[in-house]
Amino acid sequence: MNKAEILIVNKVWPPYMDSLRANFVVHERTQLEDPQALAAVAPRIRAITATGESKLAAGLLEQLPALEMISVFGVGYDGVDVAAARARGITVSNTPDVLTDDVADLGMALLLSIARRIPQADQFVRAGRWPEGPMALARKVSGARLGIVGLGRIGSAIARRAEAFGMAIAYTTRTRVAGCAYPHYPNAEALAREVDFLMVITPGGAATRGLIDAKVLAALGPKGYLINVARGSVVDQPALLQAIANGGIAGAALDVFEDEPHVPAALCASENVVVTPHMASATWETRRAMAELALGNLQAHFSGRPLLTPVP
Ligand code: A2R
Repeated sequence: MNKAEILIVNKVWPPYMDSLRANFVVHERTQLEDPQALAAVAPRIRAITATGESKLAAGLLEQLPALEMISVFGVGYDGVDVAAARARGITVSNTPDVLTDDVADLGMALLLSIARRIPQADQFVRAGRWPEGPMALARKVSGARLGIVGLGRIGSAIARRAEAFGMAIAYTTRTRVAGCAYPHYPNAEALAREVDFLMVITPGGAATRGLIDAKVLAALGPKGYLINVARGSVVDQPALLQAIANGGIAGAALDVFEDEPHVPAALCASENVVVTPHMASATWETRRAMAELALGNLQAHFSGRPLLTPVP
């Protein structure tokens, strides 16, 4: 049987690339910059492999008349216009669940890092500053109040971890979670007013753009910390820069940014910020599971079986 031809729109994890090559004829977008080169293969492309960070321009989809499916390597699919794809009969899959633990782990690690100033402490020791005297005191985590913006698969996994730290947990979602005992707040601003740490873990996309704005940061206040493991777009980055610059909040720990991989210099320069390079699901174990699931979705599609994890 002829192998189906697929298009990879941005760099993927090399072992995943190997398994794609073993199963499909793979074309790489980066090698098709010349419009004529893309036009030559476009009529044969039946699937796209994207990552959570891919932004699929509507123009690209229009150039692919035989496109049947988009397989996203990641749980967030905000870079894909799902409604437009669906209108053309193109199905979309993602990789939920398999990365939940990792993202929740990193969310807690970032919370602990910013509160206990772990990266700063590491720098302090490495720079030989310990003999000059002790570091400034940190913020206690156990028993503190945690507000979770988005109590889905990952938000709930963060809550379970936070319970082990004796944290008082509250949350906001558009729809109250049935049977959930944590206090629910109608919006992020009301939640921020009541907590010490605000953890953001909603999907990205238009519906959550700028959800954490200047008002929410003001409600979090000079003693409050923001942690973002969702998408950079969910936080109004200029408002965050201002809050960091003028002490409007105590600090922020961020795995995601508005314009990755570019991180504003002011964030990198601040003592009250911890930054990581969008690595919440970046462990060997989880990347393997994501690759298996993303490939499994492609294989299901091309063998006429239902997708393993279609986006809802
Ligand atoms: O609002 P609801 O009832 O649909 O609850 C969802 C919540 N959420 C929001 N919460 C507050 N304001 C909003 N505008 C808003 N929009 C959505 O986010 C739900 O509780 C949660 C999403 O949960 P799941 O769909 O289970 O996603 P999962 O696996 O937890 O991943 C969340 C995101 C991904 O989309 C990636 O962007 C990121 O984590 O890695």
